[in-house]
Amino acid sequence: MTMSLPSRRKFLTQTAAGLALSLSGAAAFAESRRPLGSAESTLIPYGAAVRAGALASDPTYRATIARMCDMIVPEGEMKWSDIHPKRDEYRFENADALVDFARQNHLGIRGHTLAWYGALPAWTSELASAAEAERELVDHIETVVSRYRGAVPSWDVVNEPLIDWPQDRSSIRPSIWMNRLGPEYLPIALKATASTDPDAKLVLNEYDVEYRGARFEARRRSLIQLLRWLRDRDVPLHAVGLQAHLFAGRGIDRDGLQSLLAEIVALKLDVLITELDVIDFDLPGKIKERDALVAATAAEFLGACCEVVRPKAILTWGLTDRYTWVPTYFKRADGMPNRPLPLDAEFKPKPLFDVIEEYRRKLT
Ligand code: 9MR
Repeated sequence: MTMSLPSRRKFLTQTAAGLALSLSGAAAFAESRRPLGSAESTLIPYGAAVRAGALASDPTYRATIARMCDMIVPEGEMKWSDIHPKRDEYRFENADALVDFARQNHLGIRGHTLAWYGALPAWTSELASAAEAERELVDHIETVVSRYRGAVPSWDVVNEPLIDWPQDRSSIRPSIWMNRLGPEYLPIALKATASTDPDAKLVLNEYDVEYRGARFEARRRSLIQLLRWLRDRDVPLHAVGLQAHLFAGRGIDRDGLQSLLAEIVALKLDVLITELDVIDFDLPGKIKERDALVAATAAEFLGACCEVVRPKAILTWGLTDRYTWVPTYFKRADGMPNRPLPLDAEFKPKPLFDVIEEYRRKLT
Protein backbone atom coordinates (compact mmCIF):
# COMPACT_ATOMS: atom_id res chain seq x y z
CA MET A 1 0.00 0.00 0.00
CA THR A 2 1.40 3.37 -0.93
CA MET A 3 0.54 6.81 0.32
CA SER A 4 -0.53 7.79 -3.15
CA LEU A 5 -3.63 5.58 -3.05
CA PRO A 6 -6.73 7.72 -3.24
CA SER A 7 -8.28 8.35 0.13
CA ARG A 8 -12.00 8.39 0.72
CA ARG A 9 -11.78 9.32 4.27
CA LYS A 10 -9.35 12.13 4.87
CA PHE A 11 -12.35 14.42 5.17
CA LEU A 12 -13.99 12.68 8.09
CA THR A 13 -14.58 14.96 11.01
CA GLN A 14 -14.88 14.05 14.64
CA THR A 15 -18.52 15.06 14.58
CA ALA A 16 -19.46 12.89 11.64
CA ALA A 17 -17.65 9.99 13.27
CA GLY A 18 -19.54 10.46 16.49
CA LEU A 19 -22.82 10.59 14.67
CA ALA A 20 -22.26 7.43 12.71
CA LEU A 21 -23.78 5.11 15.26
CA SER A 22 -26.51 7.33 16.59
CA LEU A 23 -28.10 8.22 13.29
CA SER A 24 -30.69 5.84 11.97
CA GLY A 25 -31.90 4.55 8.64
CA ALA A 26 -30.40 5.56 5.34
CA ALA A 27 -29.02 8.64 7.02
CA ALA A 28 -26.61 6.56 9.03
CA PHE A 29 -25.18 4.58 6.19
CA ALA A 30 -25.36 7.14 3.47
CA GLU A 31 -25.39 10.66 4.81
CA SER A 32 -23.38 10.61 7.99
CA ARG A 33 -20.09 10.05 6.23
CA ARG A 34 -20.47 12.97 3.90
CA PRO A 35 -18.73 16.12 5.02
CA LEU A 36 -21.40 18.74 4.80
CA GLY A 37 -20.62 21.61 2.54
CA SER A 38 -17.60 20.08 0.86
CA ALA A 39 -17.25 18.93 -2.72
CA GLU A 40 -17.15 15.33 -1.48
CA SER A 41 -20.69 15.57 -0.13
CA THR A 42 -22.11 14.85 -3.57
CA LEU A 43 -20.43 11.46 -3.85
CA ILE A 44 -22.45 8.28 -3.80
CA PRO A 45 -21.13 6.31 -0.79
CA TYR A 46 -18.85 3.43 -1.74
CA GLY A 47 -18.45 0.19 0.18
CA ALA A 48 -17.19 -3.36 -0.09
CA ALA A 49 -17.93 -6.81 1.27
CA VAL A 50 -15.28 -7.74 3.82
CA ARG A 51 -14.02 -10.91 5.50
CA ALA A 52 -13.33 -10.93 9.23
CA GLY A 53 -10.54 -13.51 8.83
CA ALA A 54 -8.65 -11.42 6.31
CA LEU A 55 -9.14 -8.26 8.38
CA ALA A 56 -7.50 -10.03 11.30
CA SER A 57 -4.62 -11.59 9.36
CA ASP A 58 -3.79 -9.02 6.68
CA PRO A 59 -2.89 -5.53 7.95
CA THR A 60 -2.67 -4.06 4.45
CA TYR A 61 -6.18 -5.25 3.66
CA ARG A 62 -7.42 -3.86 6.96
CA ALA A 63 -5.85 -0.45 6.35
CA THR A 64 -7.01 -0.30 2.75
CA ILE A 65 -10.61 -1.14 3.60
CA ALA A 66 -10.57 1.45 6.38
CA ARG A 67 -9.18 4.09 4.08
CA MET A 68 -11.09 3.50 0.90
CA CYS A 69 -14.58 2.49 1.99
CA ASP A 70 -17.45 4.54 3.33
CA MET A 71 -19.17 1.36 4.45
CA ILE A 72 -18.68 -2.37 4.66
CA VAL A 73 -20.92 -5.42 4.50
CA PRO A 74 -19.96 -8.81 5.94
CA GLU A 75 -19.38 -11.29 3.11
CA GLY A 76 -20.51 -14.20 5.29
CA GLU A 77 -20.29 -13.35 8.97
CA MET A 78 -23.95 -12.40 9.42
CA LYS A 79 -25.34 -15.35 7.45
CA TRP A 80 -27.30 -18.01 9.30
CA SER A 81 -24.59 -20.67 9.04
CA ASP A 82 -22.03 -18.36 10.65
CA ILE A 83 -24.11 -16.59 13.23
CA HIS A 84 -26.61 -19.31 14.19
CA PRO A 85 -24.87 -22.66 13.61
CA LYS A 86 -27.04 -24.64 16.03
CA ARG A 87 -30.63 -24.10 17.00
CA ASP A 88 -29.69 -23.02 20.50
CA GLU A 89 -26.38 -21.43 19.72
CA TYR A 90 -25.56 -18.05 18.27
CA ARG A 91 -21.96 -17.10 17.50
CA PHE A 92 -21.53 -13.40 17.18
CA GLU A 93 -17.75 -13.08 17.43
CA ASN A 94 -16.99 -12.49 13.77
CA ALA A 95 -20.00 -10.28 13.12
CA ASP A 96 -19.19 -8.30 16.27
CA ALA A 97 -15.60 -7.91 15.07
CA LEU A 98 -16.83 -6.35 11.84
CA VAL A 99 -19.24 -4.03 13.64
CA ASP A 100 -16.37 -2.98 15.92
CA PHE A 101 -14.06 -2.50 12.95
CA ALA A 102 -16.66 -0.28 11.30
CA ARG A 103 -17.17 1.70 14.50
CA GLN A 104 -13.44 2.16 15.13
CA ASN A 105 -12.86 3.35 11.59
CA HIS A 106 -16.00 5.46 11.32
CA LEU A 107 -17.43 3.34 8.53
CA GLY A 108 -21.06 2.51 7.90
CA ILE A 109 -22.05 -1.16 7.89
CA ARG A 110 -24.90 -3.01 6.17
CA GLY A 111 -26.36 -6.31 7.34
CA HIS A 112 -26.45 -9.35 5.04
CA THR A 113 -28.69 -11.41 5.16
CA LEU A 114 -31.78 -12.61 7.08
CA ALA A 115 -34.01 -14.63 4.74
CA TRP A 116 -32.05 -16.53 2.09
CA TYR A 117 -32.06 -20.07 0.75
CA GLY A 118 -28.24 -20.24 0.98
CA ALA A 119 -25.81 -20.62 3.86
CA LEU A 120 -28.40 -22.26 6.10
CA PRO A 121 -27.13 -24.46 8.93
CA ALA A 122 -28.16 -28.14 8.78
CA TRP A 123 -30.50 -27.85 11.74
CA THR A 124 -32.94 -25.65 9.79
CA SER A 125 -33.83 -28.64 7.58
CA GLU A 126 -35.46 -30.20 10.64
CA LEU A 127 -38.11 -27.48 10.83
CA ALA A 128 -41.18 -29.59 10.36
CA SER A 129 -44.16 -27.26 10.27
CA ALA A 130 -45.13 -23.78 9.18
CA ALA A 131 -45.49 -22.69 12.79
CA GLU A 132 -42.03 -23.97 13.73
CA ALA A 133 -40.38 -22.39 10.67
CA GLU A 134 -42.04 -19.05 11.35
CA ARG A 135 -41.05 -19.16 15.00
CA GLU A 136 -37.40 -19.82 14.18
CA LEU A 137 -37.25 -17.28 11.35
CA VAL A 138 -38.77 -14.54 13.48
CA ASP A 139 -36.70 -15.49 16.51
CA HIS A 140 -33.50 -15.34 14.48
CA ILE A 141 -34.38 -11.96 13.02
CA GLU A 142 -35.34 -10.54 16.42
CA THR A 143 -32.12 -11.82 17.99
CA VAL A 144 -29.73 -10.64 15.27
CA VAL A 145 -31.40 -7.34 14.36
CA SER A 146 -31.87 -6.28 17.99
CA ARG A 147 -28.22 -7.05 18.75
CA TYR A 148 -27.09 -4.67 16.02
CA ARG A 149 -29.84 -2.09 16.36
CA GLY A 150 -28.30 1.37 16.12
CA ALA A 151 -25.11 -0.04 14.61
CA VAL A 152 -26.45 -1.69 11.45
CA PRO A 153 -28.98 0.67 9.87
CA SER A 154 -29.62 -1.21 6.62
CA TRP A 155 -30.36 -4.92 6.08
CA ASP A 156 -30.56 -7.19 3.08
CA VAL A 157 -33.58 -8.79 4.70
CA VAL A 158 -34.57 -10.87 1.68
CA ASN A 159 -31.84 -12.24 -0.56
CA GLU A 160 -32.34 -13.77 -4.02
CA PRO A 161 -36.03 -14.66 -3.67
CA LEU A 162 -36.77 -15.59 -7.31
CA ILE A 163 -36.02 -18.89 -9.05
CA ASP A 164 -33.67 -18.72 -12.07
CA TRP A 165 -36.46 -18.51 -14.65
CA PRO A 166 -39.60 -17.32 -12.88
CA GLN A 167 -43.12 -17.33 -14.31
CA ASP A 168 -44.39 -14.62 -12.03
CA ARG A 169 -44.01 -13.24 -8.52
CA SER A 170 -44.95 -16.54 -6.92
CA SER A 171 -41.96 -18.34 -8.51
CA ILE A 172 -40.00 -18.19 -5.28
CA ARG A 173 -36.83 -20.21 -4.87
CA PRO A 174 -37.22 -23.37 -2.81
CA SER A 175 -35.77 -23.20 0.70
CA ILE A 176 -36.91 -24.34 4.08
CA TRP A 177 -38.71 -20.98 4.37
CA MET A 178 -40.51 -21.32 1.04
CA ASN A 179 -41.21 -25.02 1.59
CA ARG A 180 -42.79 -24.51 4.98
CA LEU A 181 -44.31 -21.04 4.68
CA GLY A 182 -44.74 -20.36 0.97
CA PRO A 183 -44.12 -16.82 -0.36
CA GLU A 184 -45.54 -15.58 2.94
CA TYR A 185 -42.05 -15.92 4.42
CA LEU A 186 -41.11 -12.65 2.68
CA PRO A 187 -43.69 -10.50 4.51
CA ILE A 188 -42.94 -12.41 7.71
CA ALA A 189 -39.21 -11.61 7.49
CA LEU A 190 -39.72 -7.98 6.49
CA LYS A 191 -42.28 -7.31 9.21
CA ALA A 192 -40.13 -9.00 11.86
CA THR A 193 -37.17 -6.82 10.89
CA ALA A 194 -39.28 -3.65 10.88
CA SER A 195 -40.79 -4.34 14.27
CA THR A 196 -37.39 -5.20 15.79
CA ASP A 197 -35.71 -2.09 14.40
CA PRO A 198 -38.26 0.45 13.14
CA ASP A 199 -35.43 2.69 11.90
CA ALA A 200 -33.72 0.05 9.78
CA LYS A 201 -33.78 0.36 5.99
CA LEU A 202 -35.13 -2.90 4.61
CA VAL A 203 -33.71 -4.12 1.33
CA LEU A 204 -34.74 -6.88 -1.05
CA ASN A 205 -31.59 -7.99 -2.84
CA GLU A 206 -31.67 -9.75 -6.24
CA TYR A 207 -29.34 -10.70 -9.08
CA ASP A 208 -29.42 -11.44 -12.82
CA VAL A 209 -31.83 -8.65 -13.68
CA GLU A 210 -29.68 -6.66 -16.10
CA TYR A 211 -29.09 -8.90 -19.11
CA ARG A 212 -30.67 -9.38 -22.52
CA GLY A 213 -32.84 -12.43 -23.12
CA ALA A 214 -36.15 -14.06 -22.19
CA ARG A 215 -34.95 -15.43 -18.85
CA PHE A 216 -33.80 -12.03 -17.66
CA GLU A 217 -36.94 -10.33 -18.91
CA ALA A 218 -38.93 -12.86 -16.90
CA ARG A 219 -36.83 -12.06 -13.84
CA ARG A 220 -37.39 -8.32 -14.20
CA ARG A 221 -41.13 -8.80 -14.71
CA SER A 222 -41.45 -11.15 -11.75
CA LEU A 223 -39.39 -8.89 -9.51
CA ILE A 224 -41.68 -5.95 -10.23
CA GLN A 225 -44.73 -8.12 -9.57
CA LEU A 226 -43.22 -9.23 -6.29
CA LEU A 227 -42.51 -5.64 -5.24
CA ARG A 228 -46.07 -4.62 -6.12
CA TRP A 229 -47.46 -7.57 -4.19
CA LEU A 230 -45.51 -6.49 -1.12
CA ARG A 231 -46.61 -2.89 -1.58
CA ASP A 232 -50.30 -3.84 -2.02
CA ARG A 233 -50.13 -5.70 1.27
CA ASP A 234 -48.43 -2.81 3.11
CA VAL A 235 -45.33 -4.86 3.79
CA PRO A 236 -42.44 -2.64 4.95
CA LEU A 237 -39.68 -2.35 2.34
CA HIS A 238 -37.45 0.60 1.50
CA ALA A 239 -35.08 -0.39 -1.24
CA VAL A 240 -34.11 -2.87 -3.89
CA GLY A 241 -30.53 -4.06 -4.04
CA LEU A 242 -29.19 -4.90 -7.46
CA GLN A 243 -26.33 -7.28 -6.80
CA ALA A 244 -24.64 -6.67 -10.17
CA HIS A 245 -22.44 -9.73 -10.44
CA LEU A 246 -21.72 -8.79 -14.04
CA PHE A 247 -20.45 -11.00 -16.85
CA ALA A 248 -18.47 -9.14 -19.47
CA GLY A 249 -19.67 -11.52 -22.18
CA ARG A 250 -23.42 -11.16 -21.51
CA GLY A 251 -25.09 -8.15 -23.08
CA ILE A 252 -26.68 -5.71 -20.67
CA ASP A 253 -30.27 -4.91 -21.67
CA ARG A 254 -30.14 -1.16 -21.26
CA ASP A 255 -33.85 -0.59 -21.93
CA GLY A 256 -34.92 -3.54 -19.79
CA LEU A 257 -32.72 -2.45 -16.90
CA GLN A 258 -33.84 1.15 -17.16
CA SER A 259 -37.53 0.29 -17.18
CA LEU A 260 -37.01 -1.99 -14.19
CA LEU A 261 -35.37 0.90 -12.35
CA ALA A 262 -38.11 3.31 -13.40
CA GLU A 263 -40.71 0.91 -11.96
CA ILE A 264 -38.76 0.63 -8.72
CA VAL A 265 -38.57 4.42 -8.49
CA ALA A 266 -42.31 4.67 -9.23
CA LEU A 267 -42.91 2.37 -6.27
CA LYS A 268 -40.97 4.93 -4.19
CA LEU A 269 -38.23 2.46 -3.39
CA ASP A 270 -34.56 3.33 -3.24
CA VAL A 271 -31.92 1.50 -5.25
CA LEU A 272 -28.58 0.22 -4.02
CA ILE A 273 -25.88 -1.51 -6.00
CA THR A 274 -24.96 -4.15 -3.47
CA GLU A 275 -22.46 -6.71 -4.82
CA LEU A 276 -20.81 -5.31 -7.93
CA ASP A 277 -17.98 -7.28 -9.53
CA VAL A 278 -17.20 -8.43 -13.06
CA ILE A 279 -16.74 -12.15 -13.64
CA ASP A 280 -13.82 -12.51 -16.03
CA PHE A 281 -13.40 -16.28 -16.47
CA ASP A 282 -14.01 -16.16 -20.22
CA LEU A 283 -12.18 -12.91 -20.99
CA PRO A 284 -8.79 -12.74 -22.74
CA GLY A 285 -5.78 -13.52 -20.57
CA LYS A 286 -3.90 -10.32 -21.35
CA ILE A 287 -4.26 -8.26 -18.21
CA LYS A 288 -4.59 -4.85 -19.83
CA GLU A 289 -7.24 -6.02 -22.24
CA ARG A 290 -9.09 -7.94 -19.55
CA ASP A 291 -9.10 -5.04 -17.08
CA ALA A 292 -10.41 -2.72 -19.79
CA LEU A 293 -13.27 -5.11 -20.62
CA VAL A 294 -14.13 -5.48 -16.94
CA ALA A 295 -14.21 -1.71 -16.52
CA ALA A 296 -16.27 -1.22 -19.69
CA THR A 297 -18.85 -3.74 -18.47
CA ALA A 298 -19.24 -1.93 -15.17
CA ALA A 299 -19.43 1.42 -16.98
CA GLU A 300 -22.20 0.12 -19.22
CA PHE A 301 -24.16 -1.08 -16.19
CA LEU A 302 -23.59 1.97 -13.99
CA GLY A 303 -24.21 4.29 -16.92
CA ALA A 304 -27.62 2.73 -17.56
CA CYS A 305 -28.51 2.83 -13.85
CA CYS A 306 -27.39 6.36 -13.12
CA GLU A 307 -29.44 7.79 -15.99
CA VAL A 308 -32.57 6.67 -14.16
CA VAL A 309 -31.75 6.76 -10.48
CA ARG A 310 -29.01 7.84 -8.13
CA PRO A 311 -28.13 4.69 -6.17
CA LYS A 312 -28.02 5.23 -2.41
CA ALA A 313 -24.75 3.33 -2.34
CA ILE A 314 -22.42 1.37 -4.57
CA LEU A 315 -20.82 -1.66 -2.96
CA THR A 316 -18.47 -4.14 -4.61
CA TRP A 317 -18.35 -7.77 -3.47
CA GLY A 318 -14.85 -7.43 -2.10
CA LEU A 319 -12.32 -4.67 -2.64
CA THR A 320 -9.23 -6.47 -3.85
CA ASP A 321 -8.72 -9.44 -6.19
CA ARG A 322 -6.79 -10.98 -3.28
CA TYR A 323 -10.11 -11.91 -1.64
CA THR A 324 -12.96 -12.79 -3.99
CA TRP A 325 -15.59 -15.50 -4.26
CA VAL A 326 -15.29 -15.57 -8.08
CA PRO A 327 -12.71 -18.41 -8.48
CA THR A 328 -14.88 -20.72 -6.38
CA TYR A 329 -17.34 -20.89 -9.27
CA PHE A 330 -15.63 -19.19 -12.21
CA LYS A 331 -11.98 -20.24 -12.32
CA ARG A 332 -10.17 -19.39 -15.53
CA ALA A 333 -9.17 -22.24 -17.83
CA ASP A 334 -5.72 -20.68 -18.33
CA GLY A 335 -5.02 -20.87 -14.58
CA MET A 336 -4.55 -17.11 -14.28
CA PRO A 337 -6.12 -15.47 -11.22
CA ASN A 338 -9.48 -13.73 -11.63
CA ARG A 339 -9.52 -9.93 -11.60
CA PRO A 340 -13.14 -8.98 -10.81
CA LEU A 341 -12.64 -6.16 -8.29
CA PRO A 342 -11.52 -2.50 -8.17
CA LEU A 343 -8.05 -3.18 -6.70
CA ASP A 344 -5.68 -5.90 -7.86
CA ALA A 345 -4.21 -8.51 -5.51
CA GLU A 346 -1.47 -6.03 -4.57
CA PHE A 347 -4.05 -3.33 -3.81
CA LYS A 348 -3.28 -1.31 -6.91
CA PRO A 349 -6.34 0.48 -8.37
CA LYS A 350 -7.49 -0.89 -11.73
CA PRO A 351 -9.61 0.73 -14.45
CA LEU A 352 -12.72 -0.61 -12.68
CA PHE A 353 -11.80 1.59 -9.72
CA ASP A 354 -11.83 4.67 -11.94
CA VAL A 355 -15.21 3.75 -13.41
CA ILE A 356 -16.73 3.47 -9.94
CA GLU A 357 -15.19 6.81 -8.98
CA GLU A 358 -16.63 8.38 -12.10
CA TYR A 359 -20.18 7.21 -11.42
CA ARG A 360 -20.00 8.07 -7.72
CA ARG A 361 -19.60 11.66 -8.87
CA LYS A 362 -22.45 11.63 -11.33
CA LEU A 363 -25.66 13.38 -10.42
CA THR A 364 -28.82 11.98 -11.88
O1 9MR B 1 -18.97 -14.44 -1.46
C1 9MR B 1 -19.72 -15.29 -0.64
C2 9MR B 1 -18.99 -16.60 -0.42
O2 9MR B 1 -17.77 -16.37 0.26
C3 9MR B 1 -19.87 -17.56 0.33
O3 9MR B 1 -19.28 -18.77 0.38
C4 9MR B 1 -21.20 -17.73 -0.36
C5 9MR B 1 -22.15 -18.61 0.45
O4 9MR B 1 -22.47 -18.01 1.67
O5 9MR B 1 -21.83 -16.48 -0.55
C6 9MR B 1 -21.06 -15.57 -1.30
O6 9MR B 1 -21.75 -14.35 -1.39
C7 9MR B 1 -22.95 -14.34 -2.15
C8 9MR B 1 -23.90 -13.38 -1.48
O7 9MR B 1 -24.08 -13.74 -0.12
C9 9MR B 1 -25.23 -13.35 -2.21
N1 9MR B 1 -25.04 -13.06 -3.60
C10 9MR B 1 -24.04 -13.86 -4.32
C11 9MR B 1 -22.72 -13.81 -3.57
C12 9MR B 1 -21.62 -14.53 -4.35
O8 9MR B 1 -21.90 -15.89 -4.48
